[in-house]
Amino acid sequence: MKITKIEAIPFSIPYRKPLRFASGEVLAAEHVLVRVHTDDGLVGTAEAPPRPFTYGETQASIIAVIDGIFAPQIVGSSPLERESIHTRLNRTVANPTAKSAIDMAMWDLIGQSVGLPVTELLGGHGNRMRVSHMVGFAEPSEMVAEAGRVRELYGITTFKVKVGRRPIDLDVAACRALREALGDGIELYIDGNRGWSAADSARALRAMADLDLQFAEELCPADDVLGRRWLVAQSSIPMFADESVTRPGEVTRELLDGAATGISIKTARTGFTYSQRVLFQCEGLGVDVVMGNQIDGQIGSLCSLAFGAAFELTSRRAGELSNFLDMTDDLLTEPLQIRHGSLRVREAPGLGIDIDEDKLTHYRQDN
Ligand code: MUC
Ligand code: MG
Repeated sequence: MKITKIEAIPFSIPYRKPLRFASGEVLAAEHVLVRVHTDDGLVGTAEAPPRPFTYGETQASIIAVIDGIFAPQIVGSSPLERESIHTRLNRTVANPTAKSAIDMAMWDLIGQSVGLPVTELLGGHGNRMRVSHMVGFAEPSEMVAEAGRVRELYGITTFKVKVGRRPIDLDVAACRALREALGDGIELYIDGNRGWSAADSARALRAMADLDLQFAEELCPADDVLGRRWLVAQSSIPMFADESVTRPGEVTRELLDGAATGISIKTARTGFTYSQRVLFQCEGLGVDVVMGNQIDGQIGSLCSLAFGAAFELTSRRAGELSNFLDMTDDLLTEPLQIRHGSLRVREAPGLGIDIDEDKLTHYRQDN
């Protein structure tokens, strides 16, 4: 099996409502569909979500790096040569979601070629994950209404609340309102997207000490090296790193620095190959993980689910797998269905991604 062609197709699907958070906002899913074709007629599929505020990538840069650098480096290789392919891709620094989409599409091909779901190839721990829903910036009453609706419709009982950048009192009020309205039966945690200083973070955590938060994510920038170490040392809840850990070396640095005590794993930025390395590193060190969301569509969510369900450690916490609910439509022939707060892995070989070609024609931006 040899790779014959890689397609990088821009598409745009509107959101029902914007998702706002401390480092940016998303109004439409302007992603890149990546298709890796082989000489035996198989097609591996994944999507790359450009997040300029997190990785510096744009839709145009993802297409340019795939078409101009990555495709010429790997066309003619077998998808099984993953290590050698990654050595070639890694000659170009950064570009995490472009590299990861290629990586996951290759795993999709490997699964299809041997007739097994990627989850089984990766680890085969289970076939489902509990879902955590991300609640973006809004007035506290709107955030409560959204969480209540999501619990009612999908049975989701874990919520990640976006905080940071706006007045601390407003964030504290939102978290308090969620706890009071939805009760002790829900799990709550917060994500600051680097929006506070270390001192603000400490103040906010003190103000929320009675809200039984599960953990806090990326409250202040990792570049505030001593501030973050100071914050983590005094926190009574786990402090997770997200955008500061885009590759295994950064995970090592954050953990050894005392700058984080948990790690968000996002397949959108470390694919399956490097997400495994991040996971095994955390497991070896006794560090907690969560499956994060790069504001993925259904294709990206299927990828996170395939990875998260494959291992015991990633299945412990609810995975952030519901951002696609904010989208007006998607590209799969068979949409993802969250039931009783969980998503089930597809049983088809590979990732089970079947693209609706009419929808792709409608939403693609290059025709
Ligand atoms: C998250 O967990 O931070 C927002 C910015 C980003 O990089 O990912 C999203 C969600
Ligand atoms: Mg985050």
